Amino acid sequence: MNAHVRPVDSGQPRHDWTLAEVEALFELPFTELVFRAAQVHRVWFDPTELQLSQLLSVKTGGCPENCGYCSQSQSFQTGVAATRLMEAQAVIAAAAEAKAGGAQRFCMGAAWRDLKDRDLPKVAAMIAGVKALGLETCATLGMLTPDQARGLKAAGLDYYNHNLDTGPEYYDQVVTTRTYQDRLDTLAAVREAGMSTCCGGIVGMGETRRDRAGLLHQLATLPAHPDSLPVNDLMPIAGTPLGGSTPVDGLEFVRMIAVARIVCPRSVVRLSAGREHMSRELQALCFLAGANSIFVGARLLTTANPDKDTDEGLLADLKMRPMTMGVSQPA
Ligand code: SAM
Ligand code: DTB
Ligand code: SF4
Repeated sequence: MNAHVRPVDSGQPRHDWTLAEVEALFELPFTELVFRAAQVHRVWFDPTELQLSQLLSVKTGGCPENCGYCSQSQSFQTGVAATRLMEAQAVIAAAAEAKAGGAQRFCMGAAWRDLKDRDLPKVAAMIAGVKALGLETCATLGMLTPDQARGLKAAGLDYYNHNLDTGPEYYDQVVTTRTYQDRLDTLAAVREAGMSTCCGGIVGMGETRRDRAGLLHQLATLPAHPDSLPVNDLMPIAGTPLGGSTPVDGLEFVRMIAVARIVCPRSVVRLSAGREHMSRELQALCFLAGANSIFVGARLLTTANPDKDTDEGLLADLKMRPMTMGVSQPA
């Protein structure tokens, strides 16, 4: 056994993971890795339960950032039209539909570099209205100042999504208009405001396994592990620099989920974007390896997701059900 791999994972959260240890987990025999992840999963969660989130793009396109995977950057010709910020009532109506469809958390996404104070009242009205429906609230609006984070918390925001996207060494190949440190600073503002963090990344952007380990190493050594940890499989967008990337092999994707589960044992790990092009069997392997959240609803932000009937059929066949336990506590 590789010297960097401990023979047993206790399932207790650790914040002192080394990059070598994370890389060594990726190198385990597949069945051994998935078994260990499944064991850790059972320490903190009922493995038959899935947390269900639904997305809505409340402001689409025209973004000044140059994230090389994104359909919404104004730097690339992707055919996605820019829209204005939606009215709060329309957002709340969409959230009510999402709740009726079974969603537990409603996540509002805006194609912004950062939140502008002038937009805060309208965003706060959306958050308050969605929360009043009895849904958990999440938003992803770009970078935040500590004051803005406190304002969102006061409006009733439970979660803020802000991804590190990839490992620090590959990051410059993906985006150059904001730094890794900028992202860490926004995450710190979110934590300090008392909100739960949703933070993960994307695989399939041409990164190496070391870069994937680098992302998970960053997440596992944050002052608090993310409460939600989304692992997105790149949705390739024609016209973006990364639109032609070679897809990551399904087994490597499962390894990413399994290592995420082991290094952040209390995080709700989301099998996030990319299910539209995954088989039922691959998704089931991800759940076995510790994924316990999905996006529901036929649309993510600008791309497709499996529809309600497809997911209901999958959950029924797997005998899995919506998560009943409360929000996980930061580790
Ligand atoms: N503009 C805000 C920001 O970037 O902070 C919020 C929205 S942004 C679309 C949220 C996250 O979605 C990105 O950080 C990225 O991880 C993920 N994402 C965006 N486009 C994607 C794609 N084509 N495939 C997979 N994940 C994607
Ligand atoms: C996250 O990690 N994935 C979501 C959410 N956070 C905002 C976004 C996925 C977007 C997929 C591409 C699209 O639909 O445009
Ligand atoms: Fe803008 Fe977010 Fe897309 Fe980057 S990921 S281009 S910040 S919308």
